[in-house]
Amino acid sequence: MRVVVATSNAHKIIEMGEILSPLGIEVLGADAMGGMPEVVEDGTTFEENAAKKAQAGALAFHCPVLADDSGLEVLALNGEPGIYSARYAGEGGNDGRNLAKLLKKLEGIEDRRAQFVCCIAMANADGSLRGTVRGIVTGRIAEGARGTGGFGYDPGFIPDGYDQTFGELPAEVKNGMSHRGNALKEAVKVFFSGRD
Ligand code: ITT
Repeated sequence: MRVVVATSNAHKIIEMGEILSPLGIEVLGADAMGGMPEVVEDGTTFEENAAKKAQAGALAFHCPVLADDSGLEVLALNGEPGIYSARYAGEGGNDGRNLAKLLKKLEGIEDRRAQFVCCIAMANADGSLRGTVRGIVTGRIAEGARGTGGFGYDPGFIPDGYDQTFGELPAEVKNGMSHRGNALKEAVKVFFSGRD
């Protein structure tokens, strides 16, 4: 079985492939389908933005499509950066700058609790929304960036029960407990069991 994922983030495609290939599911990204359609991510929730991307992808690619909208919520910052995780350091920002901005904001703050959230939406070939599911992983923000694995905020996030960051932990450990791993497990149950 193949699933098409409307994302232009190569890291997401790699992780989704690592998580879904043991289940016999192959992941195709937007690039393999001719390119990601323009989507304005102006929703106010992960669910809304994931639905927009999945529906735009389905209409562009003429097949059922999944999309992932995800981010990091920091308790002491009232959930920031949240749905703005990818653009936290502004236009022209990147993963390194986003994490640097977050670490700076948390300087001197003792409560470093945070969670990653991943919402997966699925759209039918006609562009209608089949549904959304959500996965989380809780943890805390490290004092500084550590490790080169993963992407985004991974070098700054320590999952509960560990001392290493997602940047230091092996990919299979991250995938086994991550927001994306949990959301995809739910997506397989809700969207794929006994359906096309
Ligand atoms: P698409 O919209 O094309 O899928 P994107 O990178 O813009 O790609 P999002 O709008 O969902 O995706 O933003 C997600 C951001 O949240 C991502 O760029 C990272 O900064 C952060 N993020 C999400 N999942 C993460 C993970 O597993 N590890 C580290 N950071 C993550």
